[in-house]
Formats: sequence, structure tokens, C-alpha cells
Amino acid sequence: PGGTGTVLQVSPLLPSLEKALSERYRTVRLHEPPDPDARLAQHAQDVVAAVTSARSGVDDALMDALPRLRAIVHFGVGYETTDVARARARGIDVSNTPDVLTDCVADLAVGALIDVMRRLSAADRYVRAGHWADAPFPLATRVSGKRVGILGLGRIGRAVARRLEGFGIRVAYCSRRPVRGVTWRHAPTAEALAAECDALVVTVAGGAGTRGLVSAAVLDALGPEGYLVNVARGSVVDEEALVAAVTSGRIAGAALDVFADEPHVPRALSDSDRVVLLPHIASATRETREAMGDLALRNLERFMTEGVLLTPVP
Ligand code: 8YV
Repeated sequence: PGGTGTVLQVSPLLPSLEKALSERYRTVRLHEPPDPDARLAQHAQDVVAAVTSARSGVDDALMDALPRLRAIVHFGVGYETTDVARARARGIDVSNTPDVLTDCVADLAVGALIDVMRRLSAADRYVRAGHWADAPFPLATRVSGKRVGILGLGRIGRAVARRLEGFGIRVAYCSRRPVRGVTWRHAPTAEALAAECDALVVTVAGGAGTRGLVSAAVLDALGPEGYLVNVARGSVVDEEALVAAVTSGRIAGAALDVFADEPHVPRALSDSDRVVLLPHIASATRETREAMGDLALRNLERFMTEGVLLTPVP
């Protein structure tokens, strides 16, 4: 059991979560200046739980530096930044915040899809730049009734698919194996899925297993009339191939909430009017972030009182 040990806050978190942590537990904030290394050295022997964002995780070196660490609590659904097998081997349990963010991430994915196909952000720029009086805005692409492929049919992928059905969109998906209990068409590979769709929405988990899954070949299969939406992880898309495909017109456009090296966005993407750029905000609503903070806190509380996590990762 966690008992009364110290809680390590690895990265900046939602202010209300930070407040609750410091009120309820002996909390050490690793990321704060002046000297994180000295702070770590001072408290390393006492830390039993670490709370971290999906983006930061707990890296190998930090895991090694914390001999009594038994729980890693992620604020976020993704946890590819922590080596879970390694943690387990050391007797450390890992949790994330599933479900509570599904709706908002799916909403954003659909919004981004409509934005890039109907060119909402581009049209907004057009009006602001004063071009409306000069010429009508160029025609965009219809969304309703199109074919959309979901890459990764987990909770978020399913929520996106359900929403798209409301637009009369024909949904297909690709995941490691066909998902039982769904009627959407299963495609055997990302490339096959891209080839049969007008747009590809990426909702698959990040990490080594999906790195570069959206390759140059997949983008070519999507084709010059095809759109890419990514709300998963930048690592899933070969970003160099994407830049090449967008700038050469080998795909029609992309809406991206995630990037290979955030917050760095390749210049070629920000220069392109065919790309919608978002600063990793799919879960960033007040309601969802509070729910994520609450679930992260409940995981920690359960661990500190009973020695088990509430929503351990699969
Ligand atoms: C957040 C996310 O951006 O849940 C995830 O995996 O990527 C997002 O919800 C992140 O967790 C906030 O730090």
C-alpha cells in the first residue's frame, strides 16, 4: 500500500489538481526551478506515487531514481511516455484517465474534419484579410455522405464513428483485429483503409507500435482528394511524408491537433492554407479537464488508501 509516502508531481498539471495534491499529500513538484535534480535527490527515497501528464510520463531514469515508487498516475488517456512493462517489472502500477475525455476528443475530431474539408479556418482568414469584397471564397468539399476511415477503433475512434453516422457518412475502420459488435467495415491495413476513404481520422494510441503508421504509402492511398485528421499522437504520422504530401498536393489537406515534436510545427505546414493547425486541444475543455483531474486524483487516493489504482491501464 502507498500509505503516507510522498507524492511526486512530475510536470505542470491542471491548477485544481495541483491544489488538491498539495492540500492532501506531501507533494514534491519536480519540474519547478531552481534545481529539480537536487530536489529529486532530496526526496527520491520517500516517493511512493508519481502524478504526471500524458505528455511527460515517467521516464526510465526517473523510475530508476525512485526505489519506493509503486504507482504512476497519468493525467490523460495516453501513457506511451511511460514504459509500462518496465514499470510492472518493478512492481509499479500505472493508471490513466479513460472515458472522461472521449466525447470532447471525438467532438474536436469531427470539428477538425469539417474545418479542413469545408475550409472554415481558411474562410475565416479570408474574411479577416478583407478578400471577401474582391472575389467569392473558393468552393470547398462536401462532408455529409462521404466515406471516412477511422484508424484505431478504441473508445475515441468509436465515438468519432458514431458522430459521423449522423452525417450520413459511410464509416470504415482499421484496427489490429476486427472489433466485435460493430457494423462498420473493417479494412485489413491502414493503406487499404485510406484507399477506400475520402478522409482518414487517426485515433490510434501512440507509442512504438504505431510509430509512422500513416506512412507516405498511406498518404498516397488517401490521394489528392483525401484529407487526414490526427487527434492521436504526432508519432503515428510520418511528419516528413505528410509535409511532402501536403505541399505537393498528393493529399487535399490535413487537420492536426498533434505533432511529432510539440510545440514545434514544421514551417511548411503553417505556411499551407490546406492545413488546420491546433495546439493539442482535443481534451481541452473546462469540463473534461476537470473530470480528468478528478479521475487522476481518485486514482491516487485509492492507491494511497488501498494500494490499488482505480483505472489501471490495460
Ligand atoms: C492532454 C492527451 O493533452 O489524454 C491524452 O492522452 O494527449 C491530452 O488529453 C494531456 O494529457 C494533457 O497533459
